[in-house]
Amino acid sequence: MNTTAISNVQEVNFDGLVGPTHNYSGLAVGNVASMSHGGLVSSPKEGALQGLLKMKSLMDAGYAQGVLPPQQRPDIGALRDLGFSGSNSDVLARAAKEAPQLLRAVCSASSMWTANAGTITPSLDAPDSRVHFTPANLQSSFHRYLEPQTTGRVLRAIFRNEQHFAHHPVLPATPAFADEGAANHTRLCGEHGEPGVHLFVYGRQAFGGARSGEREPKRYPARQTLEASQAVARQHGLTDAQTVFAQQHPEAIDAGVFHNDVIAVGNGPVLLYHEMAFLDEEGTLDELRAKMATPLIPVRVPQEAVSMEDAVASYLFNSQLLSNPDGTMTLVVPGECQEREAVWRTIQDSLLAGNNPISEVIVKDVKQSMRNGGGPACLRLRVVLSEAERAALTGRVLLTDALCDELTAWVERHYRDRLAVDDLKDPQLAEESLTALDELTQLLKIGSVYPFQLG
Ligand code: SUG
Repeated sequence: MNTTAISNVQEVNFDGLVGPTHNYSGLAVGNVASMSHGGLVSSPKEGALQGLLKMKSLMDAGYAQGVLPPQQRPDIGALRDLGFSGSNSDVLARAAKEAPQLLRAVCSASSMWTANAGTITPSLDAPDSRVHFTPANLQSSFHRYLEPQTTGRVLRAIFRNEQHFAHHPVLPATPAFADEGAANHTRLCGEHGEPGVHLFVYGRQAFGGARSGEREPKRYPARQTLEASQAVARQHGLTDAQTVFAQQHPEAIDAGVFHNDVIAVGNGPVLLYHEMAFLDEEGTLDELRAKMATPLIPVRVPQEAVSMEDAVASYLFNSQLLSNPDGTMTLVVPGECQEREAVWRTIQDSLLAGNNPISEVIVKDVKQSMRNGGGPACLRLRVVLSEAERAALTGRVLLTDALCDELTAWVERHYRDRLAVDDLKDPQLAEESLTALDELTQLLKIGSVYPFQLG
């Protein structure tokens, strides 16, 4: 582990491309937006273009931007594993008739939310000075449990160079090790090139019962266990001095905060959070302060300013907090923040005007994703990389104007303007999707990562 700052270290935001089957099936329990928008007609094309526009505007503003491909959907292989047989059309038709909920699950485009792809430890915090990756098992819901195998292949394809990158197995996909990846993990530090402290936020403890004073949500599931967070930290070689494990407030989970990144966001020394984020707010901050090498800058939003309902509806805390070269930070918020008066007022009067590095707010329209409960921060996986590590990436995954134009044209060529839940059984949709993805892996030059390409 390094103890001093390394120069040329940058945070790269790898956004997930919205896939061709993006739809509203209301699959995610405890995710208010997903549950309330089930049955709406989606626009995969608009969703993918909104995502690309967000990526492009952040690239244009000087932030390092990467892109990750969507997954193969419908996952007909998963339906076959569940006993549906015959041609692909037969499998889709039978599933639509006999188990429509399974068909909907295997069509989800949920891999767009790459904050759930895995947990990453930058090389400067790891004992072997490599960047460490663990794909999240996402075992809390069937439609997301289908992601980790392909996620692992995609991460290994891009971060292939073994001198720089280390990949760990997905944790056992069982409730005791329920893991949702970086959505529940925040690295706090001075500059990105300085050593960090890793804040892991969990919703429940699997073994040994609840600790004294700790409670669990009653209405909605807690998707992350302490044991999963500890296992990831162990895999990555993080020590006690580098980690803080904090329980999420169970009342927040019951109000629709299914991931910590729906109620808190950190970057550098700044932790922007709602007062209901952590069960033990003071204890969590104290431990962070004790372990961090640089002073923590907590930016606390109280209930009186933003209610839980406003927080969940606006996704204020699912913003991206980005570092600028002059030491200031930019907050990238979803358009929904402008629609809630209390939230917009808080952004202007207390975040921008407050004594903290946040000096600018950028509003982004990612409505297609938001209706499924995915804001700007859900759509990106942060990977802190040195210059040498960026140079060691495989494929064309760092966004450039040319790549952005090609991806936009690719979306225009292959994606549907509208997709109703009833369209998911259409075998033509499956065909279109495979054709698009095959072309995408060539465009990104990442080789074969999809089951249909591996045979
Ligand atoms: O897991 N929605 C996702 C949203 C994930 C948001 N990610 C973060 N907070 N980091 C979820 O609840 C909706 C169903 C669908 O898209 O098919 C869904 O899975």
